[in-house]
Amino acid sequence: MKLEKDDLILLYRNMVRTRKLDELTIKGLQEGKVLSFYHSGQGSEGLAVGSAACLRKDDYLWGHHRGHGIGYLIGKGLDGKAFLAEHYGKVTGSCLGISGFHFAEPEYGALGAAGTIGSQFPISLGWGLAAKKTGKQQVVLACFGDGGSNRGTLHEAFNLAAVWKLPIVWLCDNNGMAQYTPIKDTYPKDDIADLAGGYNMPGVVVDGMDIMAVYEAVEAAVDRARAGGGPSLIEAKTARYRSHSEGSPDVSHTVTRSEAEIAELKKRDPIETFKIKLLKQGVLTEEMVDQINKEADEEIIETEKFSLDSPPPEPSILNKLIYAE
Ligand SMILES: Cc1ncc(C[n+]2csc(CCOP(=O)(O)OP(=O)(O)O)c2C)c(N)n1
Repeated sequence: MKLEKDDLILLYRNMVRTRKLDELTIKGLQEGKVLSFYHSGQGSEGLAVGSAACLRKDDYLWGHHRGHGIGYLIGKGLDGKAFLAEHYGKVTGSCLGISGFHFAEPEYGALGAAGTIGSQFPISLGWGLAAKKTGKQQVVLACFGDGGSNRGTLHEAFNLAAVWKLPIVWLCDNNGMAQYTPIKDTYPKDDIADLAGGYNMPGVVVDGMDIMAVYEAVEAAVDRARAGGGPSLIEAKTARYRSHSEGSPDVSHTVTRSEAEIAELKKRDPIETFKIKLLKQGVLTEEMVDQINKEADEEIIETEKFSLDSPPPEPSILNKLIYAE
C-alpha cells in the first residue's frame, strides 16, 4: 500500500510516543513506581511501529521484549495507559495489574507473553495454526531477538511453519547483543536471515533503523502470508541504546560499552533520521514536529496521572483470575 502523507506522519508520531513512553517507564522504575523490571526499547521504535503498521487489529502479535512490546501495540492503535498502569501494578492495567511485564492485550491480538526466551516460537506456531484453521486470513507477527535465534525451538517452529505453510512473519530484532553477549560470539554467520533458506522460506535483511525499509519488508511478508504463501523471516539490524534491563550493567561480556559506542549507534536513530527525511520531503515542518512533541508530552502526563490515580487490585482478584465461577 502506498503510504500517504498522513500515514507517514502517523508513523513518525507513533515512534515519538513510543520513545516518550519508554522514558516515562524508566523514570517510573527509578522512582519505585514500576513493580516489574524493564527492558528499554530505545533504538527499536522504527522496527516496532513500522512492522505493526502492516497488521490488522485482529492479527496475532508476539511483540519483542524490548520496550515490553509497547511500540508494536502503539503501532496497532493502542495507547500507553493500560501498559503503564500494568507496570505500576494497578487494576486498570492490561492484566488488572498482576502480570507487569508479561501482559496480554487480546483485543489487539497480543494473547500473552512468556519470560523464557525461545518460547515464542512454538506458541506463535500454534497461533499460526489457529489462524490458518479459522480461515479469517489473520497473520502472526512473531518477534524474537538475535539471542533468541540460538534456541532449538526456533528450528522446530520454522520447520513446521514452512511445512504447514502457516501465515507467520518471523521478525528478528537483531540489536547485536543478547544481554551481555554479542551475537558475533554465538552465531557463525553475519545474517540470521540466512536460516530461512534451510526451511524453504524467504529470508531478508533490512535496516531496522529505517522505518520505511521495515514497513516495506514486513508488508510484503504479511501480504504473502495472508494470501496463503506461508511464512517468511525478516532480520532487522537495530541497536540497543541502554543496558539489557534497567539497573543491570551495560557490558559486552565484562567490558562496559563506551559512550562513544552508544553515540555511534544513535547516529542511526530511527526517529531522528525519519524526521530529517520527512522534513526534506516537505511532509513535516519544524512547527509540526514541535506540535507532535507537545502532544506526546501531554499524553505522557495524562498516562502517568491515569496510572497514579488508579487503585491496586484487591487480593480477591486472584480468585477471579484463577478459578472459574
Ligand atoms: C531461556 C532463557 N535464557 C535466558 C533468559 C534471560 N534473558 C532474558 S532476555 C535475554 C537476552 C535475549 O537476547 P535477545 O534475544 O538478543 O534480545 P534482546 O534482549 O537483545 O533484545 C536473556 C538472556 C531467559 N529469559 N530465557
